[in-house]
Amino acid sequence: MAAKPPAGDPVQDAPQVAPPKHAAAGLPAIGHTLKIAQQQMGLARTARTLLKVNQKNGFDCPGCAWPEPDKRHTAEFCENGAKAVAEEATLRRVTPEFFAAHPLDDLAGRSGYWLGQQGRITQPMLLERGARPGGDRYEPVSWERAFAIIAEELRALASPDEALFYTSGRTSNEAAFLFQLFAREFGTNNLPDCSNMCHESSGSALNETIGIGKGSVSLEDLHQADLIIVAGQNPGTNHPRMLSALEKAKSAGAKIISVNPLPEAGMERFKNPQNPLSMLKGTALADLFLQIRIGGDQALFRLLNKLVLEAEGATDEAFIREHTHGYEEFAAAAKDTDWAETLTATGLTRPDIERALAMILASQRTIVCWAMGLTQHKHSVATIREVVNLLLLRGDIGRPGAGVCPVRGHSNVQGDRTMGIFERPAAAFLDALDKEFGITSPREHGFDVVRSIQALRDGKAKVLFAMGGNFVGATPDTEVTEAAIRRASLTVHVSTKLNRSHAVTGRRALILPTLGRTDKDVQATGKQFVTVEDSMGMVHSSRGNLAPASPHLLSEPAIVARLARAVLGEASKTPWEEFERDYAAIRDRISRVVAGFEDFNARVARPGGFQLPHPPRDERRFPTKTGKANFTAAPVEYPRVPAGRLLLQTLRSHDQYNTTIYGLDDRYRGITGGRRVVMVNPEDAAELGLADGSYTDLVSEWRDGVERRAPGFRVVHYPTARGCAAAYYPETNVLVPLDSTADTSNTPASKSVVVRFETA
Ligand SMILES: Nc1nc2c(c(=O)[nH]1)N[C@H]1C(S)=C(S)[C@@H](COP(=O)(O)OP(=O)(O)OC[C@H]3O[C@@H](n4cnc5c(=O)[nH]c(N)nc54)[C@H](O)[C@@H]3O)O[C@H]1N2
Ligand SMILES: Nc1nc2c(c(=O)[nH]1)N[C@H]1C(S)=C(S)[C@@H](COP(=O)(O)OP(=O)(O)OC[C@H]3O[C@@H](n4cnc5c(=O)[nH]c(N)nc54)[C@H](O)[C@@H]3O)O[C@H]1N2
Ligand SMILES: [Mo]
Repeated sequence: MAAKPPAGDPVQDAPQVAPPKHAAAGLPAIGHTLKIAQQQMGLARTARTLLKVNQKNGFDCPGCAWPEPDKRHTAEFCENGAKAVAEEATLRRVTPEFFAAHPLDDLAGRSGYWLGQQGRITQPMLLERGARPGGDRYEPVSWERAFAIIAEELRALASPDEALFYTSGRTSNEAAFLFQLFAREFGTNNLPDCSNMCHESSGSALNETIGIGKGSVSLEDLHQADLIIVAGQNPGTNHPRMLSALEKAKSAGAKIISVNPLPEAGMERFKNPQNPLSMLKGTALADLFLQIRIGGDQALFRLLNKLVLEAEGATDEAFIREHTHGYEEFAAAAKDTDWAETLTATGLTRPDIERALAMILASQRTIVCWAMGLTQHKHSVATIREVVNLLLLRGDIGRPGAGVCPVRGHSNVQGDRTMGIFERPAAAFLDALDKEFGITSPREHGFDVVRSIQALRDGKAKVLFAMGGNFVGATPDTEVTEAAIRRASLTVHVSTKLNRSHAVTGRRALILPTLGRTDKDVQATGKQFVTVEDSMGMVHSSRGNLAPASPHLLSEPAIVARLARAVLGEASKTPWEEFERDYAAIRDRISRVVAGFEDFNARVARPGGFQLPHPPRDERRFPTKTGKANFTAAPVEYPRVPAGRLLLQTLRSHDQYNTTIYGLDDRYRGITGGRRVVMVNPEDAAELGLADGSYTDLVSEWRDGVERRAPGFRVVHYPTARGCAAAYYPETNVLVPLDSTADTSNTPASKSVVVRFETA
């Protein structure tokens, strides 16, 4: 028998397995929503919060970044959005007494699920390792003292570049803008963010090819498309409201192709809770399911492009002539594409690919949507460029019903980047910032997430300040990362709830508790709101309406303002106090620094907000180096897996939000009561001697020869593509080597891990 999962947790991991479902949402989803919401919030609070989600006078759902339709339903949320709200609006509390009862060692032995379930953090807490006899524990600390400690540690650094300022994607535009301003006044571009692990590959590919790293479609475009290709995305779980848009597109005659190693229930059939008829029978979504091998997408799109090039009159010659660059070189490379190799790389059949081609040729308006299934591989940037090649060939950018649609994760991850949270800022952005604030921002690029961990590991960075998120839990190579973090002199986390990052700390550690989206935010000038940008470039306000979890909480903008005053002191001419009193003053500054935000305060006051400019979408203008949309012709790559190994993707269950675990069920996949499972194709399992229900260790193989092991996974025979396996993140982060990243974007290749199985 292989080793059992780690102990030390009251939650038993005992997965039960039933056949996967073939439809998403429907009545069970409503039942689950209400159950979880009531457990966390009680009945009255459930009604008060859930009716405000995504309403024009309410708060932005802290779940995903899917946009809100113009005509909103009374309940404009989904099961998983409701779980995100309940998780934040919970009545459970983590108080100083909790920390007295749970020393650091205790916290470090707990699962992320247990930590998150303890509730909202109520007071700032400080831990100093080795400072007290009888073991390390967090103790309450005043806000003044907390900021003084941070100032002391930051001033003790040999260079500002020894500090790291991380951002997770829930942070509002206002807080993000202040945070990057502070970092640059302090003197560093070390602004790693969750995007580095998420859609960085999309940004890299789109910036180079169309000149802007954002999607080019609106919700209206989806409703008008002839063909929607959904590649490497599981919207039924991660963007449930997208299913309504797909349903609407279908009813207008659109076709849908799903490209995925897994047959995800949400792509098969959708039972729309807003529509009684749909609720009964459901709407079949995907017309064609291409069950691709992990990492085979670049090869698939390259072959499709070759076939489009060969088909009579299939390319938009006028568009190619007027708007693109690099066509000849690309066409020559595509011509060499080989059927046999594509079939090996993709695991697909020739009829599969011919069917996809016929649907592409029949479509006048095609949209390609994607998420982590395309972005977290070594060759992700090249893969996404190949997707762009297809759309360019067909003239499918910058006209209604067509375009690129990278579906973002965190609810404001796109906005944070727009606000300047980026380790490689554009010179024009820094120039505008410097002019507005009379500062001199550093021009040298900073560290992204992976480079931040390497810097901590190598002693080149000593302070980590995290604005939200779970840096330790979300990043790759858990053992390496945890050792690196422990070398830090100070780790600070601005958090709503406990997670692994509070249990694995630097020599000193601070937890700074903050308001969430659902909380009322009152400052000296009265009630404040914040703003966010969704996946389609719509900016709108978000205002919470709940009494905060405790009187000791500070908002994120207030925390940054006080941090800046404590650290920069008189040297800073920035009116930090004014920013804390009145967020409109922050928006005024944003309107003068960030392109597209002119007249910000007035425009965001309009119900529904406003749309940011997007030159390719709005006017077929491509602000690239060539001034045109660029075809690219990278060599085709796909993962080669040695015999006896499988390629593991690390993905999300239906009951989690990244490292926040809501529960132990992955309902659509038929897995309940546990998370340590590995899904393996039954034929591969037979070859490898992996009986369904048996336990195995997962051992990742990487060129550094270091053994990375995740023990005690229950084998589940599952209809995934041959040669592939799937298991949940973050439990499997321990297997992802720090150096295994995507070319150009440096995103951890967490969907391409070569593993062998040890069943002892
Ligand atoms: N409820 C909920 N909502 C969320 C989140 C959450 O955790 N919970 N997370 C948010 C965040 S930050 C993000 S980034 C998004 C993530 O949204 P997704 O990208 O949908 O999340 P994953 O679970 O990582 O799913 C990846 C999908 O890609 C497929 N896939 C894996 N490898 C390949 C491949 O090589 N090729 C193809 N074609 N497909 C592949 C997987 O089978 C799976 O269906 O969701 C956001 N929304
Ligand atoms: N193996 C593997 N690794 C992955 C991925 C994968 O697919 N596979 N996905 C990657 C992706 S796409 C992403 S986006 C990252 C996610 O990385 P992160 O964004 O760092 O992680 P989260 O789990 O979303 O962070 C959850 C924590 O955020 C805090 N929080 C919640 N709401 C708020 C708030 O309003 N304010 C503040 N200040 N804090 C708040 C809570 O304390 C909570 O515990 O993980 C990446 N890691
Ligand atoms: Mo993400």
